[in-house]
Amino acid sequence: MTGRADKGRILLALTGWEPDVWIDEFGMAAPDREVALEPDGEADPSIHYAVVWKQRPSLLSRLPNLKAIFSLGAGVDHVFADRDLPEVPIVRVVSPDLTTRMSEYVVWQVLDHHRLGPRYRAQQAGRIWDEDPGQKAARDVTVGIMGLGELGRDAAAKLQVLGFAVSGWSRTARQVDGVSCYAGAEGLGPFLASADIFVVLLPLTPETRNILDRSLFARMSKRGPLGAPVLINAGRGGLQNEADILAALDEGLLSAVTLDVFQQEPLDPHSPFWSHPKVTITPHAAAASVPSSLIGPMVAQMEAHDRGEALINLVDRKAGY
Ligand code: NDP
Ligand code: OXD
Repeated sequence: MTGRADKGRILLALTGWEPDVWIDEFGMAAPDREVALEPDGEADPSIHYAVVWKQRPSLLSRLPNLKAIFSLGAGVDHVFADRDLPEVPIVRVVSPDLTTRMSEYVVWQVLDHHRLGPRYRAQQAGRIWDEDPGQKAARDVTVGIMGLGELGRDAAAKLQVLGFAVSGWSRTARQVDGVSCYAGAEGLGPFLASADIFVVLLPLTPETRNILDRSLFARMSKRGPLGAPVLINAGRGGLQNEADILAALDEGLLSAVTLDVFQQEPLDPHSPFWSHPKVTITPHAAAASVPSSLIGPMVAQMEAHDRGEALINLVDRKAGY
């Protein structure tokens, strides 16, 4: 029989997240694998897999028997923040639970802007009864999705069910049912001209860092039913130039924004975003990583890898996502 020691240990390396729920979940999904919160010494040979959220830099590079790194998020910029990563495969989260949560968020925020939620909430606060006579139908509005990956494609499908026209932008050319697809630098201009509400579901990589800046907002369509475009960023804070967003709101280049992610999280209590009338904030809550959905499939991958089978949902180190 295979014992705990034969299987090697799992290192759970988290910053800012409580480990207990994850340890409990591993206890149920992999009772024959021991979970450690720290290596036993710098070069602990008993660790075979690392499961990480913002692991401490250089923690993993010294583990001689590490076979793979599992990110607890769909995004892996937090893994690459460690410049001293060992050359082992990196697996990221692709999970129906996380995808569904993100699409809920996208649909919620798109509908909120489309149905004038911010305006009517402000009116309610002032006891003002004033119906906007110009409410558009969903079919008159195009939602442009930046990032047609696992999350972007599911959101696109759900927005289409509600009647929205959908366009999308990716790094490589994609074909997605019902979606007007654009790709790469040459596709960016036409994509930005194509939509009224922009939903950002890009990974943070050297290519995408600070992509959401004034020059991009200036290229977005202004013909939309909301006057100027709406920006919804549920990707990463590092994608956005925050001073440029505030200036674009004040200048009318953007009509409103929803931000789930920020350069610095938690957002500084003194940030001007908190009280800006055109800003909706959520606390990096668009799509949570839920232990009961993620750990079972993760352990199944470890088992498969130990049997010599290929890992899935691998990160492309060169592309950075
Ligand atoms: P995927 O890797 O499946 O998709 C990423 C998409 O972005 C792909 O379509 C990819 O293009 C595109 N892309 C990458 N780089 C570029 C570029 N330089 N130019 C244009 N397009 C680019 O990721 P997911 O859909 O699973 O997740 C997306 C991101 O969402 C995560 O990286 C994470 O940062 C964020 N996220 C946020 C959460 C939250 O709670 N706020 C929760 C979960 C994820 P191509 O198709 O050509 O590869
Ligand atoms: C993720 C996240 O990347 O939670 O999954 O942000």
